[in-house]
Amino acid sequence: MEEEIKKIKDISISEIKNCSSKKELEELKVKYLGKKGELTLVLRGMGKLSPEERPVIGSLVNKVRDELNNLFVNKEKELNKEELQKRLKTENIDVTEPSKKIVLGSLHPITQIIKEVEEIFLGMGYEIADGPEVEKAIYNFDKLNTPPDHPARDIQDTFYVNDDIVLRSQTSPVQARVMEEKKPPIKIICPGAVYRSDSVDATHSPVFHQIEGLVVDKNISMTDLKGTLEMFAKKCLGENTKIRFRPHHFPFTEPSAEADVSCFVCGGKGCKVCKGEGWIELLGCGMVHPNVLKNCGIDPDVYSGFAFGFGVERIAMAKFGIEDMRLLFENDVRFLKQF
Ligand code: 2NL
Repeated sequence: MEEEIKKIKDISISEIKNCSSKKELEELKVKYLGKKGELTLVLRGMGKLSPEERPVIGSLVNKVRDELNNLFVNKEKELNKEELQKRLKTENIDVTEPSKKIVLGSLHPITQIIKEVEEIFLGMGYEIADGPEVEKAIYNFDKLNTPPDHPARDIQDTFYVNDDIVLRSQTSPVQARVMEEKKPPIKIICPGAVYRSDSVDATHSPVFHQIEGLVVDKNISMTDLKGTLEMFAKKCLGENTKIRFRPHHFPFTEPSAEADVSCFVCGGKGCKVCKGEGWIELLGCGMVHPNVLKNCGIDPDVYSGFAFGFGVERIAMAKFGIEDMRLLFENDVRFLKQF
């Protein structure tokens, strides 16, 4: 029996030494040490031995098994090391290889215009203010000198949540809230979504975006308004842009005006974008009505102010040459990719 064990030991040791893969090594482990392995079978056959032989053979088998176990562990370490060396040699990382291209999106044209206008006014010392889109009718209308019987308050034109709450139809309620909270000087612009009960067509949408501006301080006059808007027009549409003012009416300003800019496509000669006029309507503006100042807790005998407002979609359409407003809301990537 001792002979047999020695033979198993010698053969297994040489097989382990010559083994060249982890799979093969695993198979050898089963072959010698597994449940039906050769050493295990020897132990099973010990019943036939005499009581004196049994402990001798038993301890020999255990010794050989420990020895083989050690060999298996060491061989596995060796194979792992070889494998790693091989991979380090073959799997070079080329750090100069260009990475996978990340597809970047772009800002929506409306967002682009809003950001551009914000930058211009931030540069003139303005702050950016925002407020609720679901707004109290008091802030959307009453404080802005728009009386209960004013046509703008008709349910035909404004979305009512209930008698007292509307989806804001302009961003002016934000300005009314700022006037109530802060003492002048106030210099703010308010960009944001506004809502009007319009049917969708090429130039109308029930949701659109507005940017309004407000300045309140001592001695603010119409010249400040005109100078500010001329500066804005040149920065936004080009240094050669001219601006002109026409009388108009808004309930929240007095006097009120509309401002046109010389066409930034043809320079004023007349083209498709300005419909042959040479001028494009840019915005509405005026001196803040004394009633509005009073309604918002500011003394109109001490302070005065100017305000203006325009629709972002209209500007984006003119600037980017977009002929149908619906394109700005459908968000088809093939369209948006162009800006
Ligand atoms: C337009 C005209 C305008 C204002 C908005 C305003 C706000 C306050 C007080 C006075 Cl808190 N005025 N905003 C003034 C004139 C015109 O917008 O056509 N928007 C699309």
